[in-house]
Amino acid sequence: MAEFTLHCFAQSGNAYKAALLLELAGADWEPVFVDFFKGGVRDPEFLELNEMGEVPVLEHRDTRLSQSGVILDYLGGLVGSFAPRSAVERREVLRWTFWDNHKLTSYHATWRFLVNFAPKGAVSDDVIAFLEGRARAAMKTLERHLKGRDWIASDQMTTADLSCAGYMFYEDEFPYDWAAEWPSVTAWKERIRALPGWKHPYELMPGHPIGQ
Ligand SMILES: N[C@@H](CCC(=O)N[C@@H](CS)C(=O)NCC(=O)O)C(=O)O
Repeated sequence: MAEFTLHCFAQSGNAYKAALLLELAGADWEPVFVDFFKGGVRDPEFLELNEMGEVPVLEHRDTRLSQSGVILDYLGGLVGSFAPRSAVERREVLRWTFWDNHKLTSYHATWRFLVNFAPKGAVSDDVIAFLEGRARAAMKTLERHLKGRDWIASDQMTTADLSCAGYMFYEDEFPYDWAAEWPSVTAWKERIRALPGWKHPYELMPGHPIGQ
């Protein structure tokens, strides 16, 4: 059995944040597939694992954690070199991680789900347009912040970068012209993509394509 177990599925950008950290750090980890599209997060067995009914869940020895931000904080202190190096840096990492969870990831994940995976007509076009507006507003913030800097919370890569990058590599599933609309975000993504061990979420976690 591997040292770290990550309950995840390929389409989960929240799980990708943790999976990518583990992979970049060269950690001994294994994914456990959660069949999200068949209601796997609502199975009583899964709710025993995480009462919040959400992926990702990390298991490491006697520790079991959910919430990608908490998992990144835990792993950052254990493996790899993505942990903040001072109290000031830690607050900056937390600031961007909370912002990511609330603004960047939540609107992108919901918008992407409705456009790519939910049955057509599941919600009105107005809802989708609202989510697109919120996602684009978050991208404007990230683009402004990354202009003229390499990493989000420090002069080196931290878990804040991993958090904000969670959904950014599912490029074809968003109607962005990435390089034209978000040049600084695109350059930052290329820095992450160039790291030794980087993998696309569909390569790193099980369950792509859906149903196979
Ligand atoms: N804030 C949570 C969000 C986790 C989340 O929404 N996970 C999705 C998959 S990407 C999920 O399992 N959703 C189940 C549901 O909302 O019913 C985190 O960062 O881990």
